[in-house]
Amino acid sequence: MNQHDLDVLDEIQRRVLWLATRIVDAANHDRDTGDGVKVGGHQASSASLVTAMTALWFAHLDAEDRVAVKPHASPVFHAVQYLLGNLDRSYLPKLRARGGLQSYPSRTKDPDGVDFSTGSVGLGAAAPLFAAVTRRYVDAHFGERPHSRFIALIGDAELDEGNIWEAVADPATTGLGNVMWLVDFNRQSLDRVVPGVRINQWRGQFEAAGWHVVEVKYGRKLAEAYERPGGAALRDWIDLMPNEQYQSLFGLAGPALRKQFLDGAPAEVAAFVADIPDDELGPLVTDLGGHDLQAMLDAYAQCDAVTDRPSVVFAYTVKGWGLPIAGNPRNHSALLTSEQVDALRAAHGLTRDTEWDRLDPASPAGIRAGERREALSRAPRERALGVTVPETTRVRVNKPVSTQEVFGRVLVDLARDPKVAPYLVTTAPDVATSTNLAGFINKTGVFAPTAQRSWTEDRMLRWTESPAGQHIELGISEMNLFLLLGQLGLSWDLSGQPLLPVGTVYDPFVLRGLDAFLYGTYSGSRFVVAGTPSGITLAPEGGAHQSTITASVGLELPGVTFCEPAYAGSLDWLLCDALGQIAGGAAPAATAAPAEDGAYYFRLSTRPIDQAPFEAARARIGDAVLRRQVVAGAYRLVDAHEAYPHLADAPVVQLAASGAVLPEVLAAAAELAEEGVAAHVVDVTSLDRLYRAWQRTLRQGVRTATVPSVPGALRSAFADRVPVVTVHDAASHAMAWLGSALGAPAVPLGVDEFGQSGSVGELYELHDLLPGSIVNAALAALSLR
Ligand SMILES: Cc1ncc(C[n+]2csc(CCOP(=O)(O)OP(=O)(O)O)c2C)c(N)n1
Ligand SMILES: [Mg+2]
Repeated sequence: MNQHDLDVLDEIQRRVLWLATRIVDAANHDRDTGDGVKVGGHQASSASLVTAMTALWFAHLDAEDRVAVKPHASPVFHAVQYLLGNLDRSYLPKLRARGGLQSYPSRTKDPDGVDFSTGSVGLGAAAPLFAAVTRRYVDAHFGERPHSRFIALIGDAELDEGNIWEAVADPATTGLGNVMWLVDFNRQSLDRVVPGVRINQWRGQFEAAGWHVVEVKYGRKLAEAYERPGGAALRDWIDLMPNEQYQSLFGLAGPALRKQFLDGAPAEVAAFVADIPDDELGPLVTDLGGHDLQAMLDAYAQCDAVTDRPSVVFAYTVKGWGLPIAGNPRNHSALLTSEQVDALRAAHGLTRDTEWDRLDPASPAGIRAGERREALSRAPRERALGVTVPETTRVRVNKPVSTQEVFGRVLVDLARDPKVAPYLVTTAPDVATSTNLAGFINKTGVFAPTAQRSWTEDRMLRWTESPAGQHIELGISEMNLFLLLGQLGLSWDLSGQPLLPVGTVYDPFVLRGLDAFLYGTYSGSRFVVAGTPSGITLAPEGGAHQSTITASVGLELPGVTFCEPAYAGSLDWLLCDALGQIAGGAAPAATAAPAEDGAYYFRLSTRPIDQAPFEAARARIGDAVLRRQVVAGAYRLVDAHEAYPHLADAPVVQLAASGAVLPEVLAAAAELAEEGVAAHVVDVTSLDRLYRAWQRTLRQGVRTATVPSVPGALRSAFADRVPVVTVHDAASHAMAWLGSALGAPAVPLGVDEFGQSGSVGELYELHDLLPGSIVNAALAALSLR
């Protein structure tokens, strides 16, 4: 780039620095929140990335490129979007305010086109990598999209997060030449100057994983000094200096800086700098490449030139660049004082009247901003697939079957549907076969960017890898599973192709990927995940593999609908409905329910259970009504009045249960009938939808100061104010609220301790889930009336 253009970019980056700093300052000093809680914001972290981000948006990016911005640089992102004309001025004083700019970039809440949410460090780095995995898949299946580069701007301390290395190491992410990570290498984290010189270790790790590594260490001033006689000694001295010593230079000036810089230096270095005046020495020895626009543009070009593997750029930067807090080890959350802001404003040639102005549109900088705005604009994308998923695959079984097995069969059936099949994509962290995806994989194959020869022939599993495959196999990383699902579910936006993503994972290990699960749903992604097998019903596997708190997790996660069906027919309806919701096609006429947002979590089991009770309920209630109730969250599997007419005047209880424990509950109802107690059995297919329905009516009542009604989903499945026993192969707490919802005494049975190895019967006995205990619980519930 010629000097004139560099000068224009330099002017722009100065305005970006000012605005980013002032946005944080205004949040803290111009607004009175009246609550005594600090507002906060990160001026130093932001300053560190100003050069890199200015170079990206004002010179490098194309409209189709997608960028994740490290959480603490959100003020820089918004300053850039403002100068481009993509953000209204009214937002600038509203960082961290209600309805204003989010603290950390948010896809769903920020008004100016955030590509990737960030916040939980490490995840924002991996997200664009998995978006590129998704793009590679989309290109292979649906034809090449316009080229995109997937970029992550990350803090150096983010490299401490394990999920980064899980993502880098997974074979599914190799060879992606359109990925660039830019590490803001300011050698500081939140608390401290990062000890030692870790760059060589990191370089080795990236290179071993097949990445292209670029270092942007020095700016032009230092590079020129190194070329002069004696410059090599200066270079060695700076290269080997510990981070702590180097960082301390930023807080010094004049003779003090010289003294600190030369502490322990060889005579050659002292001689080299002897002629350099005090006021030039600081700017020289702290001249880092991450603040040299040309050096950054060169690094980006080097990454573009390498097209067969991902690139990572280590840009040496200064935390707090251009601010009085530069390089201070305690600067992470430091805020400039109002006096410092006043001085900065004046130094940038601005006044109180002009401080929020955009670049003068007639100036070279303003003209550049206008051109870049044009160059970067892109049309909004369609989220809906617009395909109607059938409401059932008519899965029929005449022997005991588990939900995990049915899950696999429903997917196989959908893979035969020519309208739906092309969009289905499955993924699993090395548990595809043990979670019953083998049938689907046999039909569709495993995805690989190029066809792979198969060396073994297996009658049960045809593991053919090719670009046509529709299963993406991951190594054992639940983080990667949820990161990939999250990006597959955003493919409509980031790759212009809606998909129907389905993942599987052993239920206990949902917790291992939980932060990435949350990340995906917070980003507005939509997918289906099956946690299977689950609970202590996985009996011989023992405590290390038995999940207990996952039902609560599914219930409580926002943006996730949790389902735990027990029978083939209900799972079929629920899964088809979930995929239909994600497809966003026309709702089947029978579904009265409103469209729903978010992801779906199915908690499944490997316990085969007798399907006759469900078929009896189907005959009694009829498909149309039963399906509506199943999808709404609960139905009466056994109606005591119909099943036991002779108990018309007997005491009534209701036994509510989800999933694998239904056989014990049915047996308990039969025992209770023998003891003269009429017990309804309610199969709770989605605890989550029931809870939400209850909360909706409660909140409505609270907000309007009226008596809350009982929601329809509860009313159609439960009898009002009749004592209830809840039975769940999960923490007893997850269903305990049903008593309150029904206005009745409740006895919740469930698993509140770590599990053990044993048979299903032994473990159910241990946790009071056998029919005898359920009967006793019912009698207790009746006595609580
Ligand atoms: C998972 C997670 N853990 C902790 C934090 C709190 N936190 C925010 S920034 C930060 C340090 C970041 O250092 P670095 O990545 O080097 O960023 P920079 O120096 O550019 O601010 C920490 C610990 C977080 N946001 N996410
Ligand atoms: Mg840092």
